[in-house]
Amino acid sequence: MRIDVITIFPEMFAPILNESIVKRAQAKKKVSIHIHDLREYTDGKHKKVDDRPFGGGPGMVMMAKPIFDAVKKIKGRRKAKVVLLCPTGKPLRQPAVKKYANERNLILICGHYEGIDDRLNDLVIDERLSIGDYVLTGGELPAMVLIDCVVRLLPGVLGKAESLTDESFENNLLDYPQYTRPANFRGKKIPNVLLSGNHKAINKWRKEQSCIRTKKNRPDLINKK
Ligand code: 9D3
Repeated sequence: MRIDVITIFPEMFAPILNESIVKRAQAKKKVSIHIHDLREYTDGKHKKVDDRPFGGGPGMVMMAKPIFDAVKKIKGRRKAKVVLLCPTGKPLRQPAVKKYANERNLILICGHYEGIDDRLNDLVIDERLSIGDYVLTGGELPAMVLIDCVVRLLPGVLGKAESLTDESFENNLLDYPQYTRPANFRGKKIPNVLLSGNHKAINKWRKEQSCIRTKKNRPDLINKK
């Protein structure tokens, strides 16, 4: 898989590219990630990427031309899914992550300011994505979130130890509580059933705990089920 990112803050991506599972995935040639500075697709020495909104109002709007030119140039003759990260997009969920993990080429555009010129939607953008109902300063962290959750699904990226079975959100249930040694930490003991060796009882307990947690923290998921 190839992922291209268009951003006005290319340096922000160094940590995810140089650390972690994403770095390992690149080393193993499972994915190649290319960061593009939007200002390199501007003409004129001011490298202007934004302008005042038609109709008035606060802030600035990202101009159509630099983004249009960047997408065209990066895409070349390849087919690619073009995704804009913006607060008015569809909220990202695991089924969509799975869908993106099946693409050959992804182009991610990081939104900024009050947004981008809306004509780009018809011209170059296939999908608009938000990562949740809170206000960030730009689309860079959302792009990194998308890269992280897509890359871990690519075949051969995760080892056996970090396997993909029993994924939370797949079945609309949150994970059950986990414990490791010691069995007694500062007087707090782990549930006895986990020491019983009775796998049927353990599974039953885990399922119950998943339900309790989901009901408490994510009643919206219970209704989906
Ligand atoms: C909702 C706030 N907008 C009101 C005028 C202005 C605005 C604030 C912050 C417009 C863009 C941004 C920057 N955010 C993103 O680019 C963004 C984002 C987010 O803020 N929350 C969740 N997902 C995303 S994806 C991109």
